[in-house]
Amino acid sequence: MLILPKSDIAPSDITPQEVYQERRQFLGMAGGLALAAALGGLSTSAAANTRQKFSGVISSKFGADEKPTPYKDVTGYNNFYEFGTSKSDPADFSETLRPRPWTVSIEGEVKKPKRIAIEDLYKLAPLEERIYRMRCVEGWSMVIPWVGFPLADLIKWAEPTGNAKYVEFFTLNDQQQMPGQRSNVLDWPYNEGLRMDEAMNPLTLMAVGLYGEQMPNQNGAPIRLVTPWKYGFKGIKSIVRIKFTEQMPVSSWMKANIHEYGFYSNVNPDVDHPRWSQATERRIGTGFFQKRQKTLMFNGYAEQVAQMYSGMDLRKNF
Ligand SMILES: Nc1nc2c(c(=O)[nH]1)N[C@H]1C(S)=C(S)[C@@H](COP(=O)(O)O)O[C@H]1N2
Ligand SMILES: [Mo]
Repeated sequence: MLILPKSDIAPSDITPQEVYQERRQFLGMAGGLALAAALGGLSTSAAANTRQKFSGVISSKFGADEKPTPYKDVTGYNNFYEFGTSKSDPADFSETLRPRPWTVSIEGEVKKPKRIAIEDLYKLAPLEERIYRMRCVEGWSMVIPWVGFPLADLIKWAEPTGNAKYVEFFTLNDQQQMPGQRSNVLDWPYNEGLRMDEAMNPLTLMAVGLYGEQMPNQNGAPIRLVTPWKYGFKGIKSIVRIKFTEQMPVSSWMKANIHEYGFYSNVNPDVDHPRWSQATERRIGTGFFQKRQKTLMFNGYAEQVAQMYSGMDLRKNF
């Protein structure tokens, strides 16, 4: 189901066409951001092509000791099927998304259903910068300096009942804003889920920006999930609904192909995807001659997350 550019499966490195394309995407993006800023009602003092910086973001102890992937790659090489299935589509076409006004509804197993506006989500907890390694199931990776706050803080505020064992997330469902939803490549709206302990883990982030700035549309404006020990598709973008459930959610990717995409989706170099190896990865933006590197168990975050899966067969629970 996942549409794979050949270069991501083959152990070959970045091609000249890709380098050229990424540059083209970056040039194309500035206008899109300006338009998004206008539509989104961001500060009117912002001149064309300026991006909105957060103030007072605190740096945190969570930071990969690796160099962040260049901004142009983080915002020009994306998966966001609501805008098309090629890597350049989200940067090229996501200006139709309007990240303001935006509210997230909280429902299911909670004391009282609520709605919260994005501006109030910003105030729920101090915004932190967290530099995380990100690994896509397709075999490429990036290092991204996110801005966000722990999902745990949102969950405490939401007051789930004792029956809540899972958290389910839903992306906006709107063909006007997300023209890719006219195709049936996935079951819309895109949904994902976490077990409650995974959701409460201190690594789990609700990201509202990157590189110190408000989230670009193509990366999931205005708010998305980030779970750096799981494959990238867990990181559901442009969230409008969060539902606490007793039953394990069935995600869009599980519905698309249950043999290839499980609920846990933990990065695991020892468990291959049915159609390709997961042992190595291609780090985006590190240059033409860069070799593929070894993928680490839980994407290198085993110390923080491995205990949640002790006693589980990770071949069965993939
Ligand atoms: N709603 C939605 N969320 C999504 C996707 C998507 O297609 N739609 N793609 C996922 C995949 S496969 C990856 S790798 C990450 C990519 O996030 P990035 O573009 O910010 O790097 O977003 C994830 N979240
Ligand atoms: Mo991905």
